[in-house]
Amino acid sequence: ALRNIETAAEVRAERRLLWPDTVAALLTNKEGKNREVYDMLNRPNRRDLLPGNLVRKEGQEPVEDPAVNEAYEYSGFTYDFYWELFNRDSLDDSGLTLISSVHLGENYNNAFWNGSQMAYGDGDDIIFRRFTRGLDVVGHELTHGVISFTSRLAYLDEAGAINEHLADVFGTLIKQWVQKQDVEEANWLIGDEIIIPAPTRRAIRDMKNPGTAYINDPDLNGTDPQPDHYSNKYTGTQDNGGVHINSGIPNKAFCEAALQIGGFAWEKAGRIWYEAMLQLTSNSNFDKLANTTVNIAAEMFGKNSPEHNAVINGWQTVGLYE
Ligand code: ASN
Ligand code: ZN
Repeated sequence: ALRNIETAAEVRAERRLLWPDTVAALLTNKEGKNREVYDMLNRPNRRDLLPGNLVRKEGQEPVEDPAVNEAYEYSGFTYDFYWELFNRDSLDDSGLTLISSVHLGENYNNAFWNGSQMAYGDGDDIIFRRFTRGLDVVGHELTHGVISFTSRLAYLDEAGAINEHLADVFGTLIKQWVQKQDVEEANWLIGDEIIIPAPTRRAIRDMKNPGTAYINDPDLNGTDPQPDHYSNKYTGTQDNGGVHINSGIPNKAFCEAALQIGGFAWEKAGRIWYEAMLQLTSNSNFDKLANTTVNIAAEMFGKNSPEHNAVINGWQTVGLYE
């Protein structure tokens, strides 16, 4: 059965042995949001050195360092997004503390979820600026955390590309939600606020037109070379079987569906994809994602509804639905 606000509340009430009349209070309190930001002080990028020194925790005022404040604010927006739209209480749906470490390594051009926390580099100031600057980047990395508590998609081949795809979908939706952008206003770029623009690059990825975030640059320089159709899927072994490459295929399908539905992407397309993120399993492939989202759309909005047809059309555009 599909989750809606009422059934989620019932599930939550049952799990916590609460009576339904106490659930309303539970659904409106924000006590579940709990953030900690640590400073790695540019020490080496070593897992055993994480998280570093605690510099700001929940309820504390902003500090001088913008990277600390961005990690705090943007992980807060991410919490609010999952809570307010899906009644999800943090990454694990049980109030898990959102831990971020900033200033990881020296000139480090990446950010990641390490299985229990976020870590952000400062960038080299040639290709990338500090990674906390991008709300979509923070939302992307934290969504890897949500996936680790839900579908647990393997980080390899098509399952890995779906893992990357869902991180991009919710990364951009969090940004669109905070900025109140509809599908036409959104730019559908990932990482445009952290990449330093050049004639050859304008973002890390472009969900609407995969493969166009870089322009005639054989070195790529921080951008991902993405196909926009299943017939051009990368089948080599780099990048864990192309997890950041082949995510362009479902990214395009999602974007097409959201554009055809119109309005705010998080309201309908986002709900369908959130439910899919819960239903998929560690070895789901693109076919499975396509069928799952089409079935959810039919169940949520009705068979042959505009939403159902838009999701079908999205997958047809990339060659993954008859
Ligand atoms: N920033 C990258 C990502 O989240 C790190 C990685 O390759 N896992 O996809
Ligand atoms: Zn990722």
